Amino acid sequence: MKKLLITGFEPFGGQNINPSWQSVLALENQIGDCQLTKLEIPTAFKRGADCVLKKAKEINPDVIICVGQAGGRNAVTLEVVAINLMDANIPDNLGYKPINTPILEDGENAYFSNLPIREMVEAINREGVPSKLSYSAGAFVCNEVLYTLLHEYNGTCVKVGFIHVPFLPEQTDGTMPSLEKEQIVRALASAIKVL
Ligand code: PCA
Repeated sequence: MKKLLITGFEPFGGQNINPSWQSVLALENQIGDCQLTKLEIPTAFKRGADCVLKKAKEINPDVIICVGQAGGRNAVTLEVVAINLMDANIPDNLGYKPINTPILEDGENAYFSNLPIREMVEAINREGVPSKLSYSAGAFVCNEVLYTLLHEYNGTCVKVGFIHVPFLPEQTDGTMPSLEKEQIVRALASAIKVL
C-alpha cells in the first residue's frame, strides 16, 4: 500500500468555496493501491507549502498531490512544471502580493513534476472527464507550492505533482466553464489509480 498525501486549498479571491478541497474531501480514503491522507492548506505564499511539508514529515508519503482551483479552465489539468517565480495578480489570503520575485533566491529556474502525468491524463479522459497537460501552473500560490515541494524532494523517490481543477457550477454565472464536483472527484480517483 502506498501513502498518498493529497491537499486542497482554502477559498481565495472572493470565492466562498474552493473546488479543490471540496473534491479532495469527497474522495474515498483508500483508492487502488493508495492510502490517502487529506489536508486543507491556506491559500498563502509560504504558509501553504509549510503545511504540506509539516504533514509530509509526519507521515512520510510516497506521493504528494496538491490540487488547486484554476478558474476559467475547462478541463482537469496535470501540471508539467513549476517555475521559480511569484508574480501575483491578487493578494493571497494574508494580503501578500509579490511581484516578479523568486521563490528561492539562487534556486533552479524550474522543476518538472515526476508524477506519471501523461498516463493520468489518459485515465481521466477514459473516465469521460476532460483532461490535459498544462505547461504553466501560473505564478501564484499553486505554482509556489509545487515548486517548493519539487525542490524539497528533488533527488528522492517521493513523487510530487499538481492538479488544477475548473470551477464548480455554483461558482460561475454560466459564462465560465465548470465541472460538477462528482466529475472532479471521479477524475482525481482515476488519476490516483494510475499510481
Ligand atoms: N488556486 C490558486 C491558489 C489556490 C488555488 O486553489 C492558484 O492557482 O495559484
